[in-house]
Amino acid sequence: MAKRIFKEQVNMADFKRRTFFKLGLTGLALSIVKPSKATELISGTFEGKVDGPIVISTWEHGLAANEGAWEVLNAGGRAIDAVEKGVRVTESDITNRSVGIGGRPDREGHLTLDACIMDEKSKCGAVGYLEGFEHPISIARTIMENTQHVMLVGEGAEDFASTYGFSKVKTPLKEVKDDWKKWKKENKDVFEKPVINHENHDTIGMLAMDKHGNLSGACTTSGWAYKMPGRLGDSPIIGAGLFVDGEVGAACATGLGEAVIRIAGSHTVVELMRQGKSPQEACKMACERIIAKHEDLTGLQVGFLALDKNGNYGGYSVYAGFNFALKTNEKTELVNTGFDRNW
Ligand code: SD4
Repeated sequence: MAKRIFKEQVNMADFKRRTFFKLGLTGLALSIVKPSKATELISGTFEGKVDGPIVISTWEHGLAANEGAWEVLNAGGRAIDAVEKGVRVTESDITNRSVGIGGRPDREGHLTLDACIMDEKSKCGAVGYLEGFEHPISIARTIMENTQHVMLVGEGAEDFASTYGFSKVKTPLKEVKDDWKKWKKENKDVFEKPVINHENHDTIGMLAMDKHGNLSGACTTSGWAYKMPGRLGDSPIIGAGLFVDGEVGAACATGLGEAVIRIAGSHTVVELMRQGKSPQEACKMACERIIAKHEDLTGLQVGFLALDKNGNYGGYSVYAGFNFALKTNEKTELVNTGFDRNW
């Protein structure tokens, strides 16, 4: 591959366009998955507390994913099983362009998936740069349970998955490949300044507490659309895209993975909770740290979700527009988070 200089900067106008595009796609997806329910479900409160099982997950696609997790939690099952089952719903959703088999590829046309999972005993597994499998989250869990390692990537991860009986799927989807071809044609000379989140690009991060009070989390994504081949974001990195400490709480992240990695985002949120901050305060402080560490915040969207050991939950984002799906015995809601600034 020719040597190219990549200046990973973003531009506001493009982000606004993308957000507009994203809302269009998301609305379409929701109208298929959950007809017209989403707007009814939006609540203005972005923190709260529950007794009993709870699951929260990023973005609107979390509504359907939470239902999957709830089947486990409601039956008295473990949080780790709930988060795996929950995010598998999103991984299988072929209308989703940012998670699983419907995701967008890298700039060479390869759809590479990243995921990680963590339980209340700090056991964790992760997979990155995985091509041709439907459920990276289950491969991450299999790594966690059957190896001495935490993370496998690329060919090694693919060989491992085949050995453990995961079947191959052909990716990307035809229509996604067509979009990529078009993009490639239009962008063959603009590699110097790729724009973040070229298209709809929203990871699912999920946090759950079961009826025994055990916490777990999962995070899965196709990453930044049209990313450089080989790029990993925060989502498969324990401590960045996801972190769970069974004695304190759990956190996950969405948005520009590079910014999340720079502050070890989810770990930071959990450590702030350990120091006594509420989940919502901890998420806000992590966003403020990101803001302080970046000179150019143009379009730099990051959102965090957190759930503590006592059932308090919350979220916060750098820019407006982040929301999360909440499910408890009493509530099924899409919750808008607090944010630092408007677009
Ligand atoms: C990444 N954090 O690959 C992921 C993408 C994401 O909303 O969360 N988008 O950087």
